[in-house]
Amino acid sequence: MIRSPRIAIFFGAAALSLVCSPGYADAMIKATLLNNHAIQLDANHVKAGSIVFEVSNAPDTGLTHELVVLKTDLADARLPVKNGQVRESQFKKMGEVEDVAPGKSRHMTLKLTPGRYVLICNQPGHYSMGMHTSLVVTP
Ligand SMILES: [Cu+2]
Repeated sequence: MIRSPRIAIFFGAAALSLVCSPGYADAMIKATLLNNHAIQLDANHVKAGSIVFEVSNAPDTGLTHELVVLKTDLADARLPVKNGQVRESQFKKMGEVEDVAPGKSRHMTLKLTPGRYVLICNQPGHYSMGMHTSLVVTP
């Protein structure tokens, strides 16, 4: 009984370090979802490792957007589309940030190995309007 408060503190600290995991990232990429149906990255190359994506939806888009990261050698404008959406199941999907409201931002951390990636918004119709870009991960 005497030791239990110490144990509680220990587990509390361990939980806190998990919550703060973005601090262990190797790099950060800012992705902005723009009013003219584009995805703008602050870098198109990044070294392999744990990458934090900070995804911001510009205040003036008036639409909810998302960011999906796919690993593919296809050019970002050449993905197969059906019923207004890219068929994500045909690709190796690394992760996504869903439902980012105008003026809001959310982040995710992905562990990316060297290769070519395509980033899209796959809300219906948005990919075809131009919401796609590419990212190269280097060794
Ligand atoms: Cu969108």
